[in-house]
Amino acid sequence: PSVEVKTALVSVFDKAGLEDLGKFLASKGVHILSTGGTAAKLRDLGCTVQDVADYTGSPEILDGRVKTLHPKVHGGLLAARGNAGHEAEMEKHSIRKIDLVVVNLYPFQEAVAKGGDFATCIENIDIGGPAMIRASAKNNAAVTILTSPGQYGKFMQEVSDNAGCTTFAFRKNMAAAAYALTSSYDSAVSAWMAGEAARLRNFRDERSKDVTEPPAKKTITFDLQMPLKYGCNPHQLPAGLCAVAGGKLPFEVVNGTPGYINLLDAINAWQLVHELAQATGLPAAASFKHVSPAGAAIGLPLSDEEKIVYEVKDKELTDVAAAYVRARNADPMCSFGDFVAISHEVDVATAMILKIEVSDGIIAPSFRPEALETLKAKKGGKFIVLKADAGFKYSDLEYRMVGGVGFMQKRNDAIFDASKLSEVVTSSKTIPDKAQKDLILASIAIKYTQSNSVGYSKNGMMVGVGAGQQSRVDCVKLAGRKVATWWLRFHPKVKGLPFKDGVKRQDRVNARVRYIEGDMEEAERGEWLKNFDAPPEPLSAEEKSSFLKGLDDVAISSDAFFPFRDSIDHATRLGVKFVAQPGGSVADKEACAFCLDALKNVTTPLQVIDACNTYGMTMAFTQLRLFHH
Ligand code: 93A
Repeated sequence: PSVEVKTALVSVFDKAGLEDLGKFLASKGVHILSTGGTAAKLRDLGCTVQDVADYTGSPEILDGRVKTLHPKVHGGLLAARGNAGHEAEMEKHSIRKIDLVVVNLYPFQEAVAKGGDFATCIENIDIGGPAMIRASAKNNAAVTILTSPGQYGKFMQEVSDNAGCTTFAFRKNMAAAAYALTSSYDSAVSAWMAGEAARLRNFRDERSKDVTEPPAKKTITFDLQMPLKYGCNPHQLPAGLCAVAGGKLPFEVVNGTPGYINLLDAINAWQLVHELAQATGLPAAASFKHVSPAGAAIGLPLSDEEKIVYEVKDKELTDVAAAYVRARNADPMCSFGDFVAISHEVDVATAMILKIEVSDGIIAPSFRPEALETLKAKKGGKFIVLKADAGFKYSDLEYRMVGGVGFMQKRNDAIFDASKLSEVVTSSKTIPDKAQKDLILASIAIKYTQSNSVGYSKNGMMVGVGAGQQSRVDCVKLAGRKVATWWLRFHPKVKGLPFKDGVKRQDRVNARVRYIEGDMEEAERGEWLKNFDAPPEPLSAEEKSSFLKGLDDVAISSDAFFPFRDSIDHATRLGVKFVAQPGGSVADKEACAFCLDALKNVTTPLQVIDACNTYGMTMAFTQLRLFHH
């Protein structure tokens, strides 16, 4: 049945569209009840309104936490029209029938997205609003519920077309939208609250551990252990490496003179390979540049094709050597002049591989004597060799100074092992052993990558690392470009490039990358052609995209949650099948397929899990953020 709109209750956070709606209701002679801010706004716009507080006889209390939670409001929303008992009770308690409810909610998701503190987010959880929305939607036989300014136009049309009334069909549609809204709103609150609970648990766990140095009021002194030739840049002098007073360094210098950035690379890279070897039980290697890994890997054997593409087919490959070949070949262009870390003793095979690569130095727990001789002879005797202390006991606390301010934090001693992959949130649940190793590898690699970071891995090697981007999707794209370049190195046309004899190893690496990228100007192309016996036929966009379709079973790990589905949409183009990320974004959950009009004003599309399901990916929530700076 059609219901005439005689009384409306308007209580909105988002005041958009109120002017047109208020004037329309006034023109239809509708009695308007309203709450504090909304009432003030409607009066400003020239509408006559009655305050809810005046109607109920109860003032707004508790800083507005209780405004509309009153039997005279909820009775007016829930009373079944035509029910004699309800009608009598309404009469007895002077309850008005409320025919129209216009409510939109406190912007909880925005408060979370803006990084609001706990108290701010809590205050942004609307209680009275959802209560009215759910009550009105339940009683849609009589009540119309509008939850978004986007619905006002349709409502005014409806009432104009139906002589001041709304139809049952219209009210039901609005009720469906209303429940979609309250359900997505509560899921967002629940996801956030779960994150807060996990944070509290972690915090308690951390606090309950035996922290040797209490953070309160302590004088910390450092001993200069090693003067350095300069800091980040040649004009930054003096420079040096310190240890907390009484402590020692986690390595000793066996050869060469390490610089400031070499040491930052070495210390980060060493922790990475040490953890990776412990987590996988295999030798691990990393190739660092500017304090992020260009590549990292575990020592899985190489196929004949890999040996050809990585130009090591005539080399002896132990598992330690294989780990380094894989680490170096994620992105051999970036690895030019790298700092290497190896988790195990460096053997002759590994030293012979390193001998032919342009590299700055290495850190490892031990060296075979012949291997050490080979390494010491590199770079005219200047190749840096550091012997890591594999049993080093790290201090619980880390310190640094920036801009005259000292920072202290607990060391990131979180262990990333298979247990972190147990919370699988997608419909596809299986993570095979191989993929599990790849996810562990990628996660440990990004733990030591400058944030934001995302890493792709396959076959026990990183195949793309995206470091230091301000947006997550840029990490995914940057690393994804590296993945594509890595994979295209296996294209027959790239493998068959007719290099002249005498073209250097690194020049071949760079020339292949430019061939794959293919965007050369004439002048550059002229120079590039000098590498070849005959001009190579170009690699077309179609050839590249069809070859990329053969890439699959790629794993990806992210140092923080994906705030939108765009990263997943991009990753699928690079054959990603397995995903590890902390989870906890309001966008994690599946989107409600309908009522998007109501949703768009209050929430980001809830689609990350949904996107993974669409592409058949398996995603684990690790509950572990891994920012690194
Ligand atoms: O704090 S509440 O949860 N308690 C209530 O009783 C209540 N009633 C309406 N929030 C409540 N509202 C919300 O106030 C509405 O959902 C709307 O978002 C907002 C409108 O407040 P004002 O009219 O004062 O701007």
